[in-house]
Amino acid sequence: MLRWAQAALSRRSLLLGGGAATIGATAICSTRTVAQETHGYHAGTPKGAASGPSHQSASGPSHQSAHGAMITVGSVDNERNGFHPTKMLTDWYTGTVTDLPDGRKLRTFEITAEDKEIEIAPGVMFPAWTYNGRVPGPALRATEGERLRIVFRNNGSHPHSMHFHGIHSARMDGVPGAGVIAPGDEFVYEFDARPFGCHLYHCHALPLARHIHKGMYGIFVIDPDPARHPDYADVAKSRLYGSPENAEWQEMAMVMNAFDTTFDGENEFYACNTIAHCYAKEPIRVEKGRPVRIYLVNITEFDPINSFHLHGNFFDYFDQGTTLTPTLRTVDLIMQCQAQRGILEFTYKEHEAGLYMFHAHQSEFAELGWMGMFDVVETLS
Ligand SMILES: [Cu+2]
Repeated sequence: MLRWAQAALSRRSLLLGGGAATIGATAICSTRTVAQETHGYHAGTPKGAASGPSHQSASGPSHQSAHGAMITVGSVDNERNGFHPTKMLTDWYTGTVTDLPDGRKLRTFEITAEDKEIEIAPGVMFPAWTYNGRVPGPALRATEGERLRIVFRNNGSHPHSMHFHGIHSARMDGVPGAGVIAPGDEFVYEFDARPFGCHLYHCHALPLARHIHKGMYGIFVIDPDPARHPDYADVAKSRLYGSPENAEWQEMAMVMNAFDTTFDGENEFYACNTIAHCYAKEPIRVEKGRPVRIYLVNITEFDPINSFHLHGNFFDYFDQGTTLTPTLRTVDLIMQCQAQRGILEFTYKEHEAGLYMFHAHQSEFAELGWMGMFDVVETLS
């Protein structure tokens, strides 16, 4: 306990200025006064005022008042990073589909590992190892029963692999001796897309903790094939990417991750989709009449668990996404260990428009970056 308290204190000291020279110019803003000056935040702004047509100004009031302005100051250069946290919510990589002689579909993904420095909080650079230049790696999406082929090239400086959570042979497991490849080499993983669900992939080269923590992970969703689930065909159709039923849903890919910027085995920053407080500063716009579905994965290294808590609402949960009926109903918090994942479904249909918070319910994680907002609006323009 004492050790934990000391560690937390030292991390805070770092963020609040003690280690500024080490990590860059950013600090977590600790007082409302500083937040007001920086964000132009006015304490008297009514909560509902931010939900109108202009959403650029929605970054302040609600989370400031609820969490005492513990939020990063400044902005991250998403263009330099080459990925944008808002776009990553819906930027599914579906690969290239061709027909096999037996009538099945072959879906091919191309993934390249590369070293890349990324900005994870304003002014804080992190020397990442990436899949396709982004952290998390591309959000892969396939359909149950397809043949999947993943062409993996390693342009990085270290041996890497792709280890998929799914059903496949030992040869395709992406562990040392079976698909960990040297810099400059290429490997083709091939297996069937099963079971349907919300899965993940990550590098399984050693040391494992370091390869994962450096950014080598991504979400891997297999949609159910409605023809194989006649009793729940409607549910399966709603999960099938590209179907009219699926288009009714507001789907998002969220990966809970963290970064040890000082390489001491403790995280300094936490996030959903890499950038600290990204969805607090740029709330996720949600249309209140349409249901929301989140594909949630926890890949946080160095901390045993992470969690997702939704404010002002409850959700149904599908553990690992491998069922078509919820495994938990009417909860407002879900806890996940590393590599645990699932699907959250909820709606704001009965709610008034406004900003609704979501965050890890480890308060420390929320304050160090893992907190965001849904901006619930009547209609998306
Ligand atoms: Cu690796």
